[in-house]
Amino acid sequence: MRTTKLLIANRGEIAVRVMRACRELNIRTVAVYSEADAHALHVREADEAVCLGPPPPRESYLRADKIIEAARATGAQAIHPGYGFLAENADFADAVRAAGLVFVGPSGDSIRAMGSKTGARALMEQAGVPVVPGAQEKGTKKDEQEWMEAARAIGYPVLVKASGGGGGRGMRVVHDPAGLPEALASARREAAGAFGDDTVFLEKYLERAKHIEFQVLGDSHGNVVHLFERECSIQRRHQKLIEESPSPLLEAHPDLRARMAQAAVAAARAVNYQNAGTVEFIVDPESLAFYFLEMNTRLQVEHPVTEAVTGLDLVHLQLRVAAGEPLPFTQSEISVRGHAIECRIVAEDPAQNFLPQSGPVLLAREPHGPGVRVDSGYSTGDEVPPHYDSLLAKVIAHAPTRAEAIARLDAALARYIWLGVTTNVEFLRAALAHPEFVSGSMTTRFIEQHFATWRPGAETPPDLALAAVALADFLSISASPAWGVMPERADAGPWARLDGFRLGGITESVERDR
Ligand code: MV4
Repeated sequence: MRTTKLLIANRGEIAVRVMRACRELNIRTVAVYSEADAHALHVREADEAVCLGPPPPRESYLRADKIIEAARATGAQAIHPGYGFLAENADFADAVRAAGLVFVGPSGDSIRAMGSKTGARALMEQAGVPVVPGAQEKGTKKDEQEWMEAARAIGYPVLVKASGGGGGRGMRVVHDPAGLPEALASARREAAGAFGDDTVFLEKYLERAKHIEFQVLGDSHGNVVHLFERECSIQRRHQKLIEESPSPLLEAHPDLRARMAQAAVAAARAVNYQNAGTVEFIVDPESLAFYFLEMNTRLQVEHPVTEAVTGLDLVHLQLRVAAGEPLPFTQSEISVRGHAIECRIVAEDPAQNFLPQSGPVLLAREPHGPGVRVDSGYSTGDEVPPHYDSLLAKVIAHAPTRAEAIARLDAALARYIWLGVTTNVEFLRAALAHPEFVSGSMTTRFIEQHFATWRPGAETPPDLALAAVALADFLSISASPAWGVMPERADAGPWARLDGFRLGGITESVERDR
């Protein structure tokens, strides 16, 4: 049953990215939007658009009823949830199917099984997938003494996690017994408020670890394959910043990769997984022990690095398997070519403790070139609303080797101009240049160890220089933002003499590139 019209229940770069796949497949698209997004890129990219309501997500992008009604009203036969919002809401997946529509994702039961982190841990143990040493309540509630005893047996530091959480939400690190009662109590309070479920559990906290996840894909014919791994150790406040494939650690340990891949497929099979999903592991780089953390039952932000190295289009594949078609390949036909790294461009101010930013995008000038992909939710003239997450765009570089991918990504970031909204571009460049990142040995402590006090420095081009580059670009004059910041090239461009800047002088000092 082929889809001819798809509703995308999301906004920003992921909605735009799903629509691109639809154009390639000759599928018409329906956008949904909030009043804050009436003129947004994802609305302009769609064939049709339906307004859901006021800006707050609860009144728009989380309104399952209005989204299903919009699909019915426009004749869309399927709904793609993107990530975030309703993507991992099992009741939404069920409601979409109950309305006779295709949900481009796994079954409600798969989502539910993995949505309970304590339930998932128990299931994984049964399936022979290693889980982090820990403790949880089985039937009977534990009192404080029992939790204290469990934590002592696990060994400090321990993590208190919320069963309804995931992605680091509601997590608390506890270094000694004195801190445990308060961590348990506050985690429970937060979980009750945020997830309506105050179930918590303990895990041994692996302090210097590698966060490695496997992309999996299942169809409705019982086939499950993996598309190899992504390493995502570089996160701040549990937001990933840099992701790559393959993992430098697993490149050195192919046997470990094989065991983790097998565990990922076993995890997916244990919940009869269909569609695209990700199995997250934490790996101790010393002992090479690996443990299941959670499974994300959606397409992830960082899926393009997997697409780059496998040459596959995950959204095409999602649509195929959602339509009941079998996977068009077997495991042995999937291989990895080269290396891909993604950086997330986020609207936040590194000088103000990474405070999220909103407002008008006066200019967005994207880098391009061989092996460079940009997935953006915004273009020049758009408004970044304050109501949603602050991801603006992603830059993905693909090259034969990791070193070349880093160089390619840095060169692309150096040419990415955002005016009007402060971004983390210079922060990302500093992270890519750090010797620990370059060596591939970075762990989950990378940001806190090396960038806790990072502030934008002289390497950040001033807005005036960027504006001048933009003007030069408009006039078809070749110009680089680097001219505003590189002392050794102070005579190479006009930005070095901003005080005496005259438009008429530009043609003498800057090469024309017509
Ligand atoms: C962990 C962990 C270490 N030990 N669990 C963060 C996101 C969520 N999916 C799981 N996360 C982690 N869980 C145990 N038992 C390390 C992380 C983690 C992390 C922690 C602090 C700072 C950066 C991090 C990056 C990736 C994973």
